[in-house]
Amino acid sequence: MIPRVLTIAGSDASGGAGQLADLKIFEEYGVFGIVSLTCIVAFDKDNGFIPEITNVDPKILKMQLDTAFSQTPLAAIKTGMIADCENIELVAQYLTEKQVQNIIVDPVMACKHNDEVQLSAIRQSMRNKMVPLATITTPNLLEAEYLSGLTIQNIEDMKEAAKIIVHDLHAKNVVIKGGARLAGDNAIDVFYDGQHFEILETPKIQEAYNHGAGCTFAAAITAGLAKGYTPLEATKLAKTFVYQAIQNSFKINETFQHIWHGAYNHAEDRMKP
Ligand code: PXL
Repeated sequence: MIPRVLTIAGSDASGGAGQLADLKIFEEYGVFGIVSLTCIVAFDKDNGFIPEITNVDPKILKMQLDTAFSQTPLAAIKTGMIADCENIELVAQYLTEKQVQNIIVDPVMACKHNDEVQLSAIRQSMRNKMVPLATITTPNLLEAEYLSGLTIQNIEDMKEAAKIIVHDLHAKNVVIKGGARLAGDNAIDVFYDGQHFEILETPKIQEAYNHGAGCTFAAAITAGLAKGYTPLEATKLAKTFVYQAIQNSFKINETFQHIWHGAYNHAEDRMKP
């Protein structure tokens, strides 16, 4: 049976991140993708493409989850942007009640549209309700700082944050996506399963934007778990998948530079006329 995989995430109108990226990656991995949409992110073209977030009503989110879960067994579930506390509570409660083997929590907290009070409540809910459910959680550096309370400047800091996320917040595994943010020539991610660290490195690619890279990394891990890879195997394969996607990125306008989600499989060569 083709593994069925659900993403509970937002829609990015530019086509690079969120559930759009997730579905593309699921297809590249050969798993059947389903979406429960949490919010729509649109961009104001007259105002520097500032994002504007519209949340899906909790009642509609619940109906989507019910529909998705009627297709059990779901081999893996990824959560991405949930920019509203009521929706985070709903998803956390839902996932707690269901028996799901693989839950990948991408703790997206960059909700620029929300004011500080809302933002801090969203961060709290992500940290306290979602991360403990995770088979793997995949924070970027900033998110890892919020989750751990540490300031992260090097690999040792990343390891300390990883320990807190696993031992104190109870995620089973963590992948801290350092990406290109640390100083040095390599993009560094840290995997930790509660006992062993694995440092994943690829050369930095000098691009101004990597729009969608974080979602893609987490989605690729999700699909890998659904296919039966171990958390570490899935993470290593996802790193290669994302590296190739970033290497083949392209500019779509003055704001966005999208990664090419199909690069790993040379999808542009499919169905040539
Ligand atoms: O990359 C974070 C992200 C996640 N989900 C949605 C987004 C973005 C960034 O733009 O739009 C829906």
